[in-house]
Amino acid sequence: MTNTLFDALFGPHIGSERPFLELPTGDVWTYDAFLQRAAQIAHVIDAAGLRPGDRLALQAAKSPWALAVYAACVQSGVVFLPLNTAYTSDEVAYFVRDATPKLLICDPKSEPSLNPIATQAGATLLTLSGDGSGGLPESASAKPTRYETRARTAADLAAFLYTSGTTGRSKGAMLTQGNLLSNAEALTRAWAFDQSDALLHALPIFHTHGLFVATNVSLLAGGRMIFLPGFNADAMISGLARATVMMGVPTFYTRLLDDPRLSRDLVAHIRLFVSGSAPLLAETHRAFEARTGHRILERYGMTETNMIASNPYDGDRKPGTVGKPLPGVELRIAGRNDGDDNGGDAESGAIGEIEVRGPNVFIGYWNMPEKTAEEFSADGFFRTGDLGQIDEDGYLQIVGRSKDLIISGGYNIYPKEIELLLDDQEGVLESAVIGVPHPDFGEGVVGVLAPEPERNLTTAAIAEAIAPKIARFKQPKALFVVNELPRNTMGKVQKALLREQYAATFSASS
Ligand code: MLC
Ligand code: AMP
Repeated sequence: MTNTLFDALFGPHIGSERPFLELPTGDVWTYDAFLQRAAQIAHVIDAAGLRPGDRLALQAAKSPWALAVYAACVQSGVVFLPLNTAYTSDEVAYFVRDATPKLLICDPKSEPSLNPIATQAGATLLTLSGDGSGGLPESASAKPTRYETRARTAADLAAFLYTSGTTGRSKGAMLTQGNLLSNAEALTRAWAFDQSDALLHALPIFHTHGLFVATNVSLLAGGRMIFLPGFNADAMISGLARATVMMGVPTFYTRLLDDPRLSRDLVAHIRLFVSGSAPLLAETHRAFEARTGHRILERYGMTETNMIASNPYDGDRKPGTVGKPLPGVELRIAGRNDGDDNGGDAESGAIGEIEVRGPNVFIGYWNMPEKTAEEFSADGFFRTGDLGQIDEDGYLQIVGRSKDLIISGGYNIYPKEIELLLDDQEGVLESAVIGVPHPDFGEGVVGVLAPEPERNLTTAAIAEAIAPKIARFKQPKALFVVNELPRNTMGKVQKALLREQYAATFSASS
């Protein structure tokens, strides 16, 4: 049976005793050990009644087991839906209702709150904890260690990744096997990955960066990963001593720069540092080069499109730019005001919305045909909502966003989602949520509240009331009360003015 993605990423490693995952405990999972666990999980998936095309949702701590669930989904043709571990049960309930997974895997600690959600959706619930215990590993241990891979083509679905949006309602981006494989192939070549690579992996595995970029590239090249549960300065420093490549969000780089142990000697043997998911300040790029001698390679991507553009491996890596489109990816800057499908390119050097077409681009949002249609031009380019400009050497510079989005420590936060929740709180007339400079996360979330007439608002009480509803990283790190929100003559809240006014909110803590 052929299965496009499995045959390329996993199949060649069956039976291989080469190391795949090196853990902080010193334990090493070989490729074959990993694939045996994946096969056993695939049998559990079958036994739970899932068939190719059905969905499996996973909200579990980063671990080799959690990664093996991804491999098992690919092997059994099941659509993998990884969820941020910070999501509250209210948030998970939405994804379960929307994607209707037949199997939900969660941490044992979340079982009491997620059990009713699974039951209501008719899904089986299994547990998996970060140390590899739980109902899933227990069931898997009794299963055969080989599994007959299900047939799948490049056009078949591989994963749903949810991204929030300007309306506040999250959308499931449907990614095919071909989307993931084409990008993994382009990146492996562009960044010269091979079997000898050891990638320092401290990113979460529920997003594109840690899952499809870092992991798929390592798998395709047959390299190994130094697999950390998250960013921890000590573990990073010791991992750097053994790695050949590191990938991270800009916060990783600013935190490493704050650590006196980061030195030229420590990283002299490393061949590549990659940054993405959020803007890397040119200043960080320069400081990192001054300290280590390495020029960080910045690239640009999105959940819906995988990776779009990259600075060169060989050649000039320009700070403040994200390089050139990857091979096979078409990129254009739409002319101002030509959101209407004429496909026109902006004049050279002009600023406009970045639009993308290629085998890397997703096929649409789950159950949202109208939303999908809105985001594509008539000639099939996806509108990213990012504003860009191409310089005289053909390098893309991201100069802003037409979407109202905050990127904090590499996580996307849509203000609307938080505003809807704040507006619901007693005594709140309306709210505006903005992102302002934050020394650690790049942008930090600030909420500005206007009370109903004659009402006094206590920000601490509001913060407490929204806490169980949304993930901690989305919650405003500061709340302010004003008499009324500033509006322009059209009645629109002037967020730019608020961003200016609250710009220094987090600067004192730097
Ligand atoms: C944690 N917190 C955050 C946060 N991460 N707040 C805002 N933004 C974030 N990103 C909060 C916690 O809720 C907690 O709050 C406090 O900060 C400390 O938490 P922590 O768990 O100790 O933080 P830490 O583990 O150090 O995590 C920070 C981080 C992490 C930057 C390492 O957020 C991270 O790994 N980010 C990477 C995200 C990523 O992979 N993005 C890729 C998306 S894919 P309190 O109040 O309880 O103390 C994509 C496409 C592409 O964008 O191009 O790649
Ligand atoms: P997500 O939807 O989580 O995949 O986030 C995608 C968004 O992250 C993009 O639309 C950009 O706004 C942003 N992004 C990713 N990489 C970069 C980068 N290198 N520089 C600036 N923004 C980036």
